[in-house]
Amino acid sequence: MMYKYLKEEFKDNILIVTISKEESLNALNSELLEELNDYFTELADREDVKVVILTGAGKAFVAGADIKEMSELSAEEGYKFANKGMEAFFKIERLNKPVIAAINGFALGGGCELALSCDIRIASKKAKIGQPEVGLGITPGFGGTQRLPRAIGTSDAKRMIFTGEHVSADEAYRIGLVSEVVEPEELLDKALELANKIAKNSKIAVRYAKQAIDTGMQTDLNSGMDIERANFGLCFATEDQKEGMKAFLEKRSAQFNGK
Ligand code: CO8
Repeated sequence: MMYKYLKEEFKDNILIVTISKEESLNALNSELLEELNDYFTELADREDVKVVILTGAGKAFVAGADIKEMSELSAEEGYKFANKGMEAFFKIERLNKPVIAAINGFALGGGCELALSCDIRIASKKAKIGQPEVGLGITPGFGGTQRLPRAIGTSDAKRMIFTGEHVSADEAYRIGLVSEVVEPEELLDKALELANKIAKNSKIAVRYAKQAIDTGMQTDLNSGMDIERANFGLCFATEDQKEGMKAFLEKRSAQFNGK
Protein backbone atom coordinates (compact mmCIF):
# COMPACT_ATOMS: atom_id res chain seq x y z
CA MET A 1 0.00 0.00 0.00
CA MET A 2 1.18 3.55 -0.68
CA TYR A 3 1.23 5.99 2.19
CA LYS A 4 1.02 9.75 1.78
CA TYR A 5 2.35 10.77 5.19
CA LEU A 6 4.52 7.84 6.27
CA LYS A 7 8.02 7.42 4.86
CA GLU A 8 10.03 4.32 5.60
CA GLU A 9 13.69 3.43 5.51
CA PHE A 10 14.88 -0.11 6.13
CA LYS A 11 18.34 -0.79 7.60
CA ASP A 12 19.42 -4.29 8.68
CA ASN A 13 16.09 -5.47 10.07
CA ILE A 14 15.32 -2.04 11.56
CA LEU A 15 12.54 0.01 10.07
CA ILE A 16 12.61 3.79 10.50
CA VAL A 17 9.17 5.28 9.97
CA THR A 18 8.94 9.05 9.61
CA ILE A 19 5.67 10.93 9.91
CA SER A 20 5.94 13.57 7.20
CA LYS A 21 3.29 16.25 7.23
CA GLU A 22 5.52 19.16 8.07
CA GLU A 23 3.14 21.95 7.00
CA SER A 24 1.01 21.26 10.11
CA LEU A 25 3.85 19.96 12.33
CA ASN A 26 2.68 16.37 11.61
CA ALA A 27 -0.72 17.01 13.23
CA LEU A 28 -2.86 13.90 13.30
CA ASN A 29 -5.91 14.28 11.10
CA SER A 30 -8.27 11.40 10.26
CA GLU A 31 -6.35 10.51 7.13
CA LEU A 32 -3.03 10.22 8.97
CA LEU A 33 -4.62 8.22 11.79
CA GLU A 34 -6.06 5.82 9.21
CA GLU A 35 -2.63 5.53 7.58
CA LEU A 36 -1.03 4.73 10.93
CA ASN A 37 -3.69 2.11 11.59
CA ASP A 38 -3.24 0.46 8.18
CA TYR A 39 0.53 0.72 8.26
CA PHE A 40 0.93 -0.90 11.67
CA THR A 41 -1.61 -3.59 10.76
CA GLU A 42 0.56 -4.51 7.75
CA LEU A 43 3.76 -4.34 9.80
CA ALA A 44 2.63 -7.20 12.02
CA ASP A 45 3.20 -9.60 9.10
CA ARG A 46 6.65 -8.29 8.14
CA GLU A 47 8.98 -10.96 9.42
CA ASP A 48 12.06 -9.10 8.13
CA VAL A 49 11.42 -6.23 10.55
CA LYS A 50 12.78 -6.77 14.06
CA VAL A 51 12.46 -3.29 15.54
CA VAL A 52 10.60 -0.16 14.46
CA ILE A 53 11.73 3.42 15.09
CA LEU A 54 9.01 6.05 14.83
CA THR A 55 9.97 9.69 14.38
CA GLY A 56 8.70 12.93 12.84
CA ALA A 57 9.93 15.10 9.98
CA GLY A 58 10.94 18.68 10.70
CA LYS A 59 10.64 20.39 14.05
CA ALA A 60 7.88 18.21 15.47
CA PHE A 61 7.45 14.59 16.36
CA VAL A 62 3.70 15.24 16.26
CA ALA A 63 2.16 18.56 17.45
CA GLY A 64 -1.11 16.89 18.38
CA ALA A 65 -4.39 15.93 16.87
CA ASP A 66 -5.44 18.25 14.05
CA ILE A 67 -7.09 21.22 15.76
CA LYS A 68 -8.63 22.46 12.48
CA GLU A 69 -10.41 19.14 11.97
CA MET A 70 -11.48 18.89 15.61
CA SER A 71 -12.79 22.45 15.86
CA GLU A 72 -16.07 21.64 14.10
CA LEU A 73 -16.83 18.24 15.65
CA SER A 74 -20.07 17.39 17.44
CA ALA A 75 -19.94 15.35 20.67
CA GLU A 76 -20.63 12.16 18.72
CA GLU A 77 -17.98 12.97 16.12
CA GLY A 78 -15.49 13.81 18.89
CA TYR A 79 -16.10 10.41 20.41
CA LYS A 80 -15.54 8.75 17.02
CA PHE A 81 -12.38 10.77 16.42
CA ALA A 82 -10.99 9.73 19.81
CA ASN A 83 -11.82 6.14 18.93
CA LYS A 84 -9.98 6.38 15.62
CA GLY A 85 -6.84 7.56 17.41
CA MET A 86 -7.16 4.93 20.11
CA GLU A 87 -7.52 2.13 17.57
CA ALA A 88 -4.44 3.27 15.66
CA PHE A 89 -2.39 3.61 18.85
CA PHE A 90 -3.46 0.16 20.07
CA LYS A 91 -2.08 -1.22 16.79
CA ILE A 92 1.28 0.33 17.67
CA GLU A 93 1.23 -0.70 21.32
CA ARG A 94 0.23 -4.26 20.47
CA LEU A 95 2.53 -4.68 17.48
CA ASN A 96 4.46 -7.95 17.69
CA LYS A 97 7.77 -6.06 17.57
CA PRO A 98 9.25 -3.31 19.73
CA VAL A 99 8.61 0.28 18.67
CA ILE A 100 11.00 3.04 19.72
CA ALA A 101 9.73 6.63 19.66
CA ALA A 102 12.58 8.93 18.61
CA ILE A 103 11.10 12.24 19.74
CA ASN A 104 12.76 14.87 17.59
CA GLY A 105 10.75 17.95 18.61
CA PHE A 106 7.24 18.86 19.73
CA ALA A 107 5.28 15.87 21.06
CA LEU A 108 2.09 17.53 22.21
CA GLY A 109 -1.37 16.18 22.94
CA GLY A 110 -1.89 13.31 20.49
CA GLY A 111 1.89 13.42 19.85
CA CYS A 112 2.69 12.70 23.48
CA GLU A 113 0.00 10.00 23.42
CA LEU A 114 1.51 8.51 20.28
CA ALA A 115 4.92 8.36 21.98
CA LEU A 116 3.28 6.74 25.01
CA SER A 117 1.92 3.94 22.83
CA CYS A 118 5.51 3.10 21.80
CA ASP A 119 7.59 0.72 23.90
CA ILE A 120 10.61 2.95 24.55
CA ARG A 121 10.98 6.71 24.19
CA ILE A 122 14.20 8.58 23.57
CA ALA A 123 14.28 12.32 23.02
CA SER A 124 16.35 14.97 21.35
CA LYS A 125 17.43 17.84 23.63
CA LYS A 126 15.08 19.97 21.51
CA ALA A 127 11.98 17.93 22.36
CA LYS A 128 9.06 19.59 24.11
CA ILE A 129 6.48 17.20 25.46
CA GLY A 130 3.06 18.00 26.85
CA GLN A 131 -0.66 17.41 27.06
CA PRO A 132 -2.05 20.90 26.38
CA GLU A 133 -5.64 19.76 25.74
CA VAL A 134 -7.32 21.44 28.73
CA GLY A 135 -6.20 24.79 27.30
CA LEU A 136 -8.31 23.95 24.23
CA GLY A 137 -11.31 22.98 26.34
CA ILE A 138 -10.92 19.24 25.90
CA THR A 139 -9.30 16.35 27.75
CA PRO A 140 -6.64 14.11 26.24
CA GLY A 141 -8.50 11.69 23.97
CA PHE A 142 -5.98 9.25 22.49
CA GLY A 143 -5.04 7.55 25.77
CA GLY A 144 -3.24 10.33 27.66
CA THR A 145 -5.32 10.14 30.83
CA GLN A 146 -4.58 6.41 30.99
CA ARG A 147 -1.10 5.78 29.60
CA LEU A 148 0.59 8.88 31.04
CA PRO A 149 -0.19 8.10 34.73
CA ARG A 150 0.69 4.46 34.11
CA ALA A 151 4.03 5.57 32.67
CA ILE A 152 5.07 8.28 35.15
CA GLY A 153 2.65 8.11 38.11
CA THR A 154 -0.39 10.19 38.90
CA SER A 155 1.22 13.28 40.44
CA ASP A 156 3.45 14.17 37.47
CA ALA A 157 0.77 13.06 34.98
CA LYS A 158 -1.89 15.21 36.62
CA ARG A 159 0.53 18.12 36.82
CA MET A 160 1.21 17.85 33.07
CA ILE A 161 -2.44 17.34 32.12
CA PHE A 162 -3.97 19.95 34.49
CA THR A 163 -1.45 22.71 33.68
CA GLY A 164 -1.10 21.82 30.00
CA GLU A 165 2.53 22.96 30.22
CA HIS A 166 5.22 21.48 27.99
CA VAL A 167 8.16 19.79 29.69
CA SER A 168 11.70 19.93 28.34
CA ALA A 169 13.55 16.77 27.33
CA ASP A 170 15.60 16.89 30.54
CA GLU A 171 12.48 17.22 32.66
CA ALA A 172 10.86 14.37 30.69
CA TYR A 173 13.90 12.26 31.56
CA ARG A 174 13.74 13.25 35.24
CA ILE A 175 10.10 12.15 35.55
CA GLY A 176 10.67 8.93 33.62
CA LEU A 177 8.73 9.87 30.51
CA VAL A 178 11.73 9.21 28.26
CA SER A 179 14.63 6.88 28.91
CA GLU A 180 17.39 8.87 27.22
CA VAL A 181 18.08 12.42 26.05
CA VAL A 182 20.56 12.95 23.22
CA GLU A 183 21.94 15.69 21.00
CA PRO A 184 19.46 16.46 18.18
CA GLU A 185 21.88 15.39 15.42
CA GLU A 186 22.52 12.07 17.18
CA LEU A 187 18.90 11.09 17.72
CA LEU A 188 18.52 8.62 14.87
CA ASP A 189 21.96 7.08 15.41
CA LYS A 190 21.19 6.55 19.09
CA ALA A 191 17.78 5.10 18.24
CA LEU A 192 19.45 2.76 15.72
CA GLU A 193 22.09 1.77 18.28
CA LEU A 194 19.35 0.85 20.73
CA ALA A 195 17.32 -0.93 18.04
CA ASN A 196 20.36 -2.97 17.00
CA LYS A 197 20.97 -4.08 20.59
CA ILE A 198 17.39 -5.37 20.67
CA ALA A 199 17.56 -6.87 17.16
CA LYS A 200 20.54 -9.08 17.97
CA ASN A 201 18.48 -10.91 20.62
CA SER A 202 15.91 -13.60 20.02
CA LYS A 203 13.00 -11.96 18.19
CA ILE A 204 10.54 -14.42 19.64
CA ALA A 205 11.78 -13.96 23.22
CA VAL A 206 11.55 -10.17 22.84
CA ARG A 207 8.00 -10.61 21.50
CA TYR A 208 6.95 -12.79 24.44
CA ALA A 209 8.57 -10.36 26.89
CA LYS A 210 6.74 -7.38 25.37
CA GLN A 211 3.46 -9.21 25.52
CA ALA A 212 4.03 -10.30 29.14
CA ILE A 213 4.96 -6.77 30.26
CA ASP A 214 2.08 -5.05 28.47
CA THR A 215 -0.59 -7.55 29.44
CA GLY A 216 0.80 -7.84 32.96
CA MET A 217 0.71 -4.07 33.48
CA GLN A 218 -3.07 -4.21 32.98
CA THR A 219 -3.63 -6.81 35.66
CA ASP A 220 -2.77 -7.87 39.24
CA LEU A 221 0.59 -9.36 40.17
CA ASN A 222 -0.60 -12.97 40.38
CA SER A 223 -2.26 -12.83 36.95
CA GLY A 224 0.87 -11.15 35.60
CA MET A 225 2.97 -13.99 36.96
CA ASP A 226 0.64 -16.45 35.19
CA ILE A 227 1.35 -14.67 31.91
CA GLU A 228 5.10 -14.67 32.57
CA ARG A 229 5.08 -18.36 33.50
CA ALA A 230 3.12 -19.25 30.35
CA ASN A 231 5.37 -17.23 28.03
CA PHE A 232 8.53 -18.50 29.73
CA GLY A 233 7.30 -22.05 29.13
CA LEU A 234 6.56 -21.28 25.47
CA CYS A 235 10.17 -20.14 24.96
CA PHE A 236 11.30 -23.73 25.55
CA ALA A 237 9.39 -24.79 22.46
CA THR A 238 11.52 -22.48 20.29
CA GLU A 239 14.71 -23.05 18.30
CA ASP A 240 15.99 -19.73 19.63
CA GLN A 241 16.04 -21.07 23.20
CA LYS A 242 18.05 -24.11 22.09
CA GLU A 243 20.45 -21.95 20.11
CA GLY A 244 20.80 -19.26 22.81
CA MET A 245 21.75 -21.70 25.52
CA LYS A 246 23.91 -23.89 23.26
CA ALA A 247 25.83 -20.82 22.09
CA PHE A 248 26.44 -19.78 25.69
CA LEU A 249 27.77 -23.21 26.61
CA GLU A 250 29.95 -23.27 23.48
CA LYS A 251 31.23 -19.74 24.28
CA ARG A 252 30.12 -18.21 20.97
CA SER A 253 27.51 -15.65 19.89
CA ALA A 254 24.04 -16.99 19.28
CA GLN A 255 22.67 -17.03 15.74
CA PHE A 256 18.94 -16.72 16.25
CA ASN A 257 16.48 -17.58 13.49
CA GLY A 258 13.39 -16.23 15.25
CA LYS A 259 11.69 -19.62 15.38
N1 CO8 B 1 -3.35 20.92 14.54
C1 CO8 B 1 -3.42 21.57 13.36
N2 CO8 B 1 -2.45 22.39 12.91
C2 CO8 B 1 -1.37 22.57 13.69
C3 CO8 B 1 -1.23 21.92 14.93
C4 CO8 B 1 -2.27 21.05 15.35
N3 CO8 B 1 -2.21 20.36 16.49
N4 CO8 B 1 -0.05 22.28 15.47
C5 CO8 B 1 0.52 23.12 14.59
N5 CO8 B 1 -0.28 23.30 13.53
C6 CO8 B 1 -0.03 24.13 12.34
C7 CO8 B 1 -0.21 25.62 12.67
O1 CO8 B 1 -1.58 25.97 12.63
C8 CO8 B 1 0.61 26.24 11.58
O2 CO8 B 1 -0.15 26.22 10.38
P1 CO8 B 1 -0.20 27.54 9.44
O3 CO8 B 1 1.22 27.74 8.98
O4 CO8 B 1 -1.16 27.16 8.36
O5 CO8 B 1 -0.66 28.67 10.31
C9 CO8 B 1 1.77 25.27 11.38
O6 CO8 B 1 1.32 24.02 11.96
C10 CO8 B 1 3.03 25.68 12.11
O7 CO8 B 1 2.71 25.90 13.47
P2 CO8 B 1 3.09 27.26 14.25
O8 CO8 B 1 3.20 28.39 13.29
O9 CO8 B 1 2.14 27.40 15.38
O10 CO8 B 1 4.55 26.87 14.77
P3 CO8 B 1 5.28 27.44 16.06
O11 CO8 B 1 6.70 26.97 15.97
O12 CO8 B 1 5.05 28.91 16.21
O13 CO8 B 1 4.56 26.74 17.31
C11 CO8 B 1 3.65 24.84 18.51
C12 CO8 B 1 4.70 25.35 17.48
C13 CO8 B 1 4.00 25.42 19.89
C14 CO8 B 1 3.74 23.35 18.51
C15 CO8 B 1 2.24 25.34 18.09
O14 CO8 B 1 2.04 25.02 16.72
C16 CO8 B 1 1.14 24.71 18.87
O15 CO8 B 1 0.90 25.10 20.01
N6 CO8 B 1 0.42 23.75 18.25
C17 CO8 B 1 -0.71 23.11 18.87
C18 CO8 B 1 -0.27 22.15 19.93
C19 CO8 B 1 -1.45 21.54 20.62
O16 CO8 B 1 -2.23 22.20 21.27
N7 CO8 B 1 -1.58 20.22 20.49
C20 CO8 B 1 -2.65 19.46 21.11
C21 CO8 B 1 -3.80 19.34 20.19
S1 CO8 B 1 -5.18 18.59 20.98
C22 CO8 B 1 -4.85 16.94 20.91
O17 CO8 B 1 -3.84 16.51 20.45
C23 CO8 B 1 -5.92 16.05 21.47
C24 CO8 B 1 -5.66 14.57 21.19
C25 CO8 B 1 -6.88 13.78 21.48
C26 CO8 B 1 -7.97 14.11 20.54
C27 CO8 B 1 -9.23 13.45 20.90
C28 CO8 B 1 -10.28 13.80 19.89
C29 CO8 B 1 -11.63 13.99 20.43
